[in-house]
Amino acid sequence: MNREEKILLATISIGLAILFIISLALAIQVSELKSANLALSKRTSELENSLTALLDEKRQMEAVVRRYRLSRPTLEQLQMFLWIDATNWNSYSPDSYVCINYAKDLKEAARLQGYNISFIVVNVKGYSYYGGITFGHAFNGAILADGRRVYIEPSKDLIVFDIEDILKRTEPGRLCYSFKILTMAEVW
Ligand SMILES: [Ca+2]
Repeated sequence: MNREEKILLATISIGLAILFIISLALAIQVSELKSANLALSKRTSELENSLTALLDEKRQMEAVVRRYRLSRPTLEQLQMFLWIDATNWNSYSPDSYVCINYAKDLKEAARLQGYNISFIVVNVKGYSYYGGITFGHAFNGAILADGRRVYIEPSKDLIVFDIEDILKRTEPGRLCYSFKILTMAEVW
C-alpha cells in the first residue's frame, strides 16, 4: 500500500466514524422524540378523561338547577301546598313568633317545594267607626301560573285576590271598614 492509498484509507475511516457518530446522535434524538410523543399521548388521554368528567358534572349541575328552579304555582297547586304545609299550625306568640315569622317560614317551605312566593310587609292606616289606627302586618304573595296576583295569610292558609281581605282578618284591622297602605315592601 503506497502513501496515497494509506491517506485514502484513513480519510474513508474517519468519514465512516463521523457517519456512525451522526447516526448514533440521530438515533438518540428519535428515541427522545418517541418518549416525548408517548408522554404527550398520555397527557392528552388524561385531559380527555378530565373533560369527560367535567361535562358529566356540568350535566348533573344543570339537572339540579332545573329541579330547584322556582315556578309560579297554579291556584290548585297553591291550595294543595297550603293544605299539606304545617306553617299555619305554628303557635302565635307576641314575644317570639308573629306574622313576620309565619310569612318567612311559609316562603321557605314553598321554596323547598319549588314554588316562588313572596314575603310582604306593610304599614297600614285602618279606618273604623272608633277612629283611625296605624298598624303593620306581614304575609305572603304569589303570581299564579296564569298571571293572576294573589295574597296569602300564612297563619290561616288563606288565599285572597285583594290585600284588604287579609288586613280585615288581622286583630287591629277586623273593626276597620277601609284601609290605606302607607308603605309596602315585597321580597321574592
Ligand atoms: Ca297548612
